Amino acid sequence: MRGAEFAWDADRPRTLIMGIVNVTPDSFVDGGRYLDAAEAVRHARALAADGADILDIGAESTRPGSPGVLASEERARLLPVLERLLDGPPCPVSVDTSKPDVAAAALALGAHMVNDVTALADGPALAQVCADHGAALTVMHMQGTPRTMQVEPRYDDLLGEVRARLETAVATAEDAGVAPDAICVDPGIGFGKTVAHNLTLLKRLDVFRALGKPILVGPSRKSFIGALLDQVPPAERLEGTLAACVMAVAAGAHIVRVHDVAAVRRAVRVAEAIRDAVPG
Ligand code: HH2
Repeated sequence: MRGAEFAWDADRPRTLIMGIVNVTPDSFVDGGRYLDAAEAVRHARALAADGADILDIGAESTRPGSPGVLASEERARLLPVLERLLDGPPCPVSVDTSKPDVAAAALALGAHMVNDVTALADGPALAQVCADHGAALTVMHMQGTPRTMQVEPRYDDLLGEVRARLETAVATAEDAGVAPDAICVDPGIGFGKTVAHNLTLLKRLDVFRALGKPILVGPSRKSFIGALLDQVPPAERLEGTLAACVMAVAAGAHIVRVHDVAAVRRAVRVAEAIRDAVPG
């Protein structure tokens, strides 16, 4: 993607760590901490120094109930950060947006990837923008919209429905001209999913291997971890995040999207070594 190369051994992937920076007042973990552009850039560079392989910069919270923001507001939060960060990026930079004009502005500044939590729900325009810039694209499954997605999520066939939706998004992206080896798929942990749905998806990432794309997962500090641990708040979900990432690696994840890069990186390196050990 745009000069940045990642190589995956399909059977023994070295998991890439995607570090999260939210330039928002209301994100569920780091809301309000990085609204100042200089602070956001400092944090992004610190995550890269901790071992992030990719940074994911977002300016719109997609937590359950979130009303969303206007493109003008999203651009006003995002672009000052990207201008500074992309003037010497420490690693490839992804932008967490579903709006084609926000993505276009970010890619014009040199961002490498777009992370679309709607899996191209509004059609191919976002993919077209990625194709025009030679950028990579992640398509993530969500049932509904952030405002309503956690109101009784329901599936007849969870794995089949999520896979089919991602398959459609991949086809749309490829038809729009995004390079086939620059597309990632994500089952969307916490996006229109019950606790049981999230656990099944993390356990059965093998189902998504047939799509032939790197698999990204984002369990970091999400509410299913709180639900499993007497409702601990996001600030107390590090150990649960480590467990989820380790299990995702064992199940074949290629990229984990996390707030705690240093801790997750250490846990993941050990998990990979055990996964890939000589069987006996
Ligand atoms: N999760 C969040 C946001 N973007 N993108 C992908 N591909 N996968 C995810 O699981 C994912 C995502 C939500 O987490 P966060 O960015 O920390 O919170 P908020 O949406 O409140 O900013």
